[in-house]
Formats: sequence, structure tokens, C-alpha cells
Amino acid sequence: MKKTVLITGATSGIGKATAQIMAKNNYKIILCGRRTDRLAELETELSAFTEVHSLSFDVRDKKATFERINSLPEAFSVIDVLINNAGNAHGLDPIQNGDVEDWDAMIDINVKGLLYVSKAVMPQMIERKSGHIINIGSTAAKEVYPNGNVYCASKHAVDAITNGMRIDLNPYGIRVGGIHPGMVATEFSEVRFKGDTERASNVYKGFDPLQAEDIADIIHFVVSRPYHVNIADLVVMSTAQASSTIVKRS
Ligand code: NDP
Ligand code: 8X3
Repeated sequence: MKKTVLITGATSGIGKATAQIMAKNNYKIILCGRRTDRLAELETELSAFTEVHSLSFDVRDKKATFERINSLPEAFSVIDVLINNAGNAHGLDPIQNGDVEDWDAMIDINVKGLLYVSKAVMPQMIERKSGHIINIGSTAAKEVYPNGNVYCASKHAVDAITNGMRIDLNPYGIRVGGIHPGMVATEFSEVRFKGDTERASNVYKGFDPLQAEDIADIIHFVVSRPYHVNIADLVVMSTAQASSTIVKRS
């Protein structure tokens, strides 16, 4: 029987590429994101391969998150795999200059949003004693870099939550793992720099960065292992990157 995967942040970057590869590999897909035009476009594209359902909500909106996930049509109501991917950085400033709105956004989306979505999905996995949760962290979950302060804190929280989930869900046979990418050329930096496309594109200049498809391919690999195999923690960087701040550029 086909498995169903719910992907948050499926309208762009890593989430979109993951939806594309999973759809071509015989999974049913639940696409989540705020931008309904993009959801509709991707749903049409992926419907050529599999059954697709879209859910539009802001992960910061607790009520909407629970309502949307709890009202999935029957054909999509059993979620086998949850990919908590929605998230972004907002700003890159020394902490003393940080914008409190940016801090709220990162904590609310990257941490609290991930918790809300998980809270909505975990009960059914616990009841079935099966399921797989993958949380997208970052190299920023493993180290702190200059001006990364609150973004790094939010991703360190994702790492801690992932480890906590693996421990607490262990009695129920649920697989839990974290995937931690280094720099991936997506819309991430455009969001971080609030639409400054030149500054954003400079982030990926002079080296061969990871692409969203590289991470999607790894997510598919992780999900498709035999059920007794849980890839618990994975850090992935481009060959040119050695740490958050060490990148070999031409
Ligand atoms: P993108 O900006 O391309 O995609 C972010 C996705 O998150 C979009 O689909 C967006 O959808 C969704 N999203 C953002 N805010 C919300 C919200 N409030 N409610 C619901 N959905 C939301 O970035 P990436 O693909 O690069 O990022 C995906 C994940 O990977 C993030 O968690 C990021 O932190 C992480 N990551 C990224 C790296 C990189 O270098 N790119 C490296 C390491 C980790 P919409 O706007 O439609 O709601
Ligand atoms: C994204 C990685 O180093 O660009 O999580 O912030 S970084």
C-alpha cells in the first residue's frame, strides 16, 4: 500500500524538491505552505504521478494547524511520514542589533510551528505504533556562527526536540531523525535578507552549493530504508563547506 507523507514548507526549496522526488517514488503527498498559488501549481504538477492534497496554513497559527491536519480527507488521513521542513532565517545581525520581530518569527516558525504540526500528527502514529518524523535542522543546529544567534538557537532547539522525540516516541516504535544541511541554494537567503536578491545571491557565489534536490534525495533515502533502520542524525554540507564559516570560494 502507498505510504502518505506530509511535508511542511512544500512551496519552495527543500520541501518542494522533496515533494517532487517522493511523488515520483510512489508516495501520496500532503503539501503544506502558506502560498496557495504555489500549492495549486505543485499539486497539478505532482498529480501526474500520485495522489496529492494541499493544506494551506501558517504553522504559527496553532488553531489553523490543528484544524487543517485534523480535517484531512479519509484518503490522506493516515500520515506515515512527517517532514517538518517549514522554516527560515530572518535577519543576520549582531544580537544587540537584532530585530525582535525577526526573533519572534524564527522562534514561532522554526520551533513552535514544528511543535504544533508534530502535536497534530503524533497521536495517530502513537496509536498505530508506527510512523516516521524527520525534522530539518541545519548546521546551525550544531554550531553557532557570527550574527546567527537566534536562528542558530532555533535550530539547536530543533535538534533537541528531535532527540527528545526519539526518546519519548521510542516505546511506540516511531522512527525520528534530524537532517542538518549546510548552505543550500534556495529562497532561504532571500527571506533572510528580506528580498535583497543581490545580497542573497552573494551567499552562494564562488562555490558549488548544495541544491534542494540534493537534500530531497537524502530525505527519500532516509525514508525508504527498511523500517528497522532509523537514520537518527545526519549533517550534510557541500564539499566546499567545512563549517558554517569555512567555505572554499574561488
Ligand atoms: P525556502 O525559503 O526556499 O522554503 C521555506 C519554506 O517554508 C517555504 O515553503 C515556506 O512556505 C515555508 N514556510 C515559511 N514560513 C512558514 C510559515 N509561517 N508557515 C508555513 N510555512 C512556512 O527555504 P529552504 O527550502 O532552504 O528551507 C527549508 C528548511 O531548511 C528550513 O527549515 C531551513 O531553516 C532549513 N535549512 C535551509 C538551509 C539553506 O541553506 N537553504 C540550510 C539548512 C537548513 P510559504 O512561504 O508558502 O508558507
Ligand atoms: C541554513 C544554513 O549557515 O546559511 O540553515 O544559516 S546557514
